[in-house]
Amino acid sequence: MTNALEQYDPQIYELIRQEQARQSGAIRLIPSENYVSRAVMLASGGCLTNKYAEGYPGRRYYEGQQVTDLIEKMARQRAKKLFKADHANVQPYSGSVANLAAYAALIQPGDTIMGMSHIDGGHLTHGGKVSLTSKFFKSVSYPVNPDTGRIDFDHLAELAKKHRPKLIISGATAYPREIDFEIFGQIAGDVGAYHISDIAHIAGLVVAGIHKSPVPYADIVSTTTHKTLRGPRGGMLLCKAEHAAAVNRAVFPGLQGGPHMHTMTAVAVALAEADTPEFIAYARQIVKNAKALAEMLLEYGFNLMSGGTDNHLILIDLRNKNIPGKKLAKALDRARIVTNYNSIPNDPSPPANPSGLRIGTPAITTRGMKEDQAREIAGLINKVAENIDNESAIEEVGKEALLLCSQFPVPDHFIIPNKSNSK
Ligand code: DSN
Repeated sequence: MTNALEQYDPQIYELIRQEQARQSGAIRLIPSENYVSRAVMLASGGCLTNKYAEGYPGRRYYEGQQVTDLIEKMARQRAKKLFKADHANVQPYSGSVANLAAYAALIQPGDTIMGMSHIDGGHLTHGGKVSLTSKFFKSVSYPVNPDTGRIDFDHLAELAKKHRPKLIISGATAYPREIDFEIFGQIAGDVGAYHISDIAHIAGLVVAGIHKSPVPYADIVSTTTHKTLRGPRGGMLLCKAEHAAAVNRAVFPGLQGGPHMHTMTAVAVALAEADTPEFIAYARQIVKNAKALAEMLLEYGFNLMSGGTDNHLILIDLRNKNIPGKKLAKALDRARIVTNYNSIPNDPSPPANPSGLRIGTPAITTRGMKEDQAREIAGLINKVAENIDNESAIEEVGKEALLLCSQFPVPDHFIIPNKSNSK
């Protein structure tokens, strides 16, 4: 496949090669990114990209569905087994669309939704001010406790009683602690609200049994497929049988046209990969690595939101270091350590230049790095922070990062073949 691309479009081939080299030669710490297996990559780049399949298995609006029906049924079956859910919809193009479909399945435009405030770690689609979810619905946000950095369930219950939302969203995009989905379910039940849980970040930890699953406590569970779950870029909905028809209608024809069958095929592969003891060991290591990284960062005097982590991500409050998040993220990128600048709860600075840095361990763990390497990476981050205006020191860190990458190459079966590494 890559040979054909090289011959037909050498410019794009070269750019893909450069991106592959960048991904191999950098310590990738963005917590929502990972490396997919060669099997997932091949499935997502295969002939299923040629097929329209509007509708659902057995009820399509186009012919030629002999194979697509089998693939979608298989993907749904694997998702249901893995997450122990009554129903799975594997068509959402992304987590954002999956969230919108989940809301549309249960409530009406103008109804009130309640999700974690974006600045405190909630996702934009949980009712963030600049998201259309706060235009289509009335949005009430719950903060994290400013002292602990954790969800304050008493406050959440008070807000729910006051605003009587139709729907409460649990889950987050920049929250380093385990979330008690059972309490969310109780608070939602007490005010007659639906409970939607967005586990986009922690889906891999949930299937590995490291974090408790929200499936028993939520009406609908929404997830992406590409973060800790290590599949292709996509979304997925899981729900109780009673909501299955509404969920399906909301995804198609409510929000989407034809599903991206090549992505769905690759999701099916990733779900099989996740249903293995190797994946459970991988997910456990993600958390061990994040904890080791967090502990070392604390020793270097970094302030961490909530004081540490229970999952794959760490949110650093950089105010005591007097370095804006963006400045540090850019310096780290020059040193081959890829992160993202991020708001912190009660951030005095705007989202475009916030006070925090968000990092995580799914991708380095796929490379086989363990706690020792996580601690070493904390040292590299500290060196960059201490030498933030010293380009030659930053360059030196880049060399150390490259050495670490060469010691922990992306596993061979995780790389698409190209001229230099094809077998
Ligand atoms: N953009 C994703 C993340 O990085 O967390 C959430 O959708």
